[in-house]
Amino acid sequence: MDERIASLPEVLETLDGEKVTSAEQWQQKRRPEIFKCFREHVFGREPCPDRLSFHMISEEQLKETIKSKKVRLTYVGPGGEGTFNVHLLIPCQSRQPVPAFLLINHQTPESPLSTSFWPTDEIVSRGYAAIVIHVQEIDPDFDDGFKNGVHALFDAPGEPRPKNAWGTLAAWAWGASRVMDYLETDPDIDQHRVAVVGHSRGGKTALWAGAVDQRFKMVVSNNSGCTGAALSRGKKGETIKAINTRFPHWFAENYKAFNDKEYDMPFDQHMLLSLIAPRLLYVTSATEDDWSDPESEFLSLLLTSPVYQLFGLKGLGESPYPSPEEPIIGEHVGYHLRTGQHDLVEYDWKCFLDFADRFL
Ligand code: GTR
Repeated sequence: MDERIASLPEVLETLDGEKVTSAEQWQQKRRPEIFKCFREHVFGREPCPDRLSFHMISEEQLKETIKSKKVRLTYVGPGGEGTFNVHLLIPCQSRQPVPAFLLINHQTPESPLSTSFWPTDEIVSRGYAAIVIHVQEIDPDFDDGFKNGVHALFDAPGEPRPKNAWGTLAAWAWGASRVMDYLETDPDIDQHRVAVVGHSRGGKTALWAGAVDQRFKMVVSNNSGCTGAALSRGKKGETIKAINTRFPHWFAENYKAFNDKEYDMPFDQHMLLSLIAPRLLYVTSATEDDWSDPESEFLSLLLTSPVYQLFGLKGLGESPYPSPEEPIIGEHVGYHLRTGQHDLVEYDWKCFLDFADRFL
């Protein structure tokens, strides 16, 4: 067995040494332990939402088959009021509430028209609502000492930030949960069939959003690499030290204690992925994305299978590393390797939609 696998913490063993053999034990005891570990050491603690309200900015029929809605979400923290917008494109052939993809978008500051990165025409034509948030509106993506965005409104003024305080990715995930709060009130959307999707830093965020908020029925993590899907032990490309150095605002301060100490961590990323079980989980890699380490992303996903099996699902099973453009679809878990660079493109979306058609 390779060194990294031999040194991984046991997913199915509680902190007091009990073996986890049932779904109930997982849900009641082991899952909360792992969740707390990631919250404390990696992403940081998010606050409870306070006085959230929704305001419809516009609602219009774009084409005969597509309705567009723009909604402003307003929240109040101890430091004042903040807002961000959600844009929904909703297929309107159906009279039933529709399932949805929520994209955590860090690439473009505004809602793009249908692009390869965000192919709304394709998503909507296949019967799903295409919903997007722009992370910059929730928390700008640079190291500002947490002086702006949602952090400033919730952090206690004048006091040093605790080492487990939330970083920027946790703030974006918090934003995704607030969208879920809104979706629960929107009769056009089937709130029980919402997939949260992100690419790269957005892919790490989608995983954390799905871990924190179990209302998300499906999580898609595209090319998420370090502190996303990929195992940190033995990882090629980006390391914990590299990510904490380049992006010191992404995670809780506590995470920096693991710079160059991957083998001492009481967790690894397969445990983050396991927090999605038994819900739907789809992970992708790209052949030229060495910085993310595709093989490590795949291995980590494979290691969630014992957790899915507690729920009577095969998970990814024991599949070998696949060839490009040959998705592996297990039970509630899917993976593909795409030829090309670090990106989110139409081929990836086609696979997400196929997976959602089958399971969501
Ligand atoms: C890279 C970073 C990755 C990934 C990516 C992105 O530069 O090292 O962790 O998040 O950016 O978000 O595009």
